[in-house]
Amino acid sequence: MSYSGITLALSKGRIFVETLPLLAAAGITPSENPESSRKLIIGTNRADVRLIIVRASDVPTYVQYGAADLGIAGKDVLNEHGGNGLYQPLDLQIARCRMMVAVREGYDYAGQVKQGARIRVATKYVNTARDHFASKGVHIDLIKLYGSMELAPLVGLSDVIVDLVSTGGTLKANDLVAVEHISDISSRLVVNQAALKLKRSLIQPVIDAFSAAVGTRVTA
Ligand code: PRT
Ligand code: MG
Repeated sequence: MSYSGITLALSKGRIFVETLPLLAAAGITPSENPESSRKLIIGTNRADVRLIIVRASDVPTYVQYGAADLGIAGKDVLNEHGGNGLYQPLDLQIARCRMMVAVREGYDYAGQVKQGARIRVATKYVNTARDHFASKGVHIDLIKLYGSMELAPLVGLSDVIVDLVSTGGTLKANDLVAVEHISDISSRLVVNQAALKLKRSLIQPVIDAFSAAVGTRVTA
């Protein structure tokens, strides 16, 4: 592993698609489309920039350990990861959605909470859910899932779910309703702190170009 350029970790799907214009603003064009290619390391028009394609929830891990110098990850993923060793200079305002509590239509969420009932919560976002209900003083049993959270209340696995909502179409199709908004979610640029020092001449221009494209100023 002696690559002297910079490595950017991305997930395919919505993050890749919404990152393309930011890459273009930084003068970076991927040489392949990860949706059609099976390659996990993708070159670009620049010899000193390459992309690696990883699972969305694995992006912070690759960057934390320096296997990637930069990455793009949802705030939901970063909250679960903890963000250890990661510099988060930019909210890219892409892949936006909302972290919500949802229940089966007709389930009396407010009444259950008021009665001090113990609520069964199914989610992939266990840290987010634990913090949210702890801050409300609501006692919960947490059930960790890896996907299709919407199914859990329908088959009696849980009373509520904590999940991301964008159009609301998935909730609606499954007779679920959102009852609480936990936070707004968007994707962040994350940078390995050691890499930033060692490869600043390559990394800083990318941060600056993304920043200009997003239209916000770099913080911290
Ligand atoms: O899909 P995979 O299991 O590989 O991983 P992932 O779901 O973490 O990755 P991906 O690529 O689907 O999502 C990457 C990031 O996009 C997430 O980490 C979020 O920050 C962001 N994002 C934005 C979303 C959504 N919108 C979204 N709607 N991530 C997931 N969803 C799911 C949601 O969980 C629910 O199942 O879409 C469904 C709801 O969508 P609507 O439009 O029906 O409301
Ligand atoms: Mg997904």
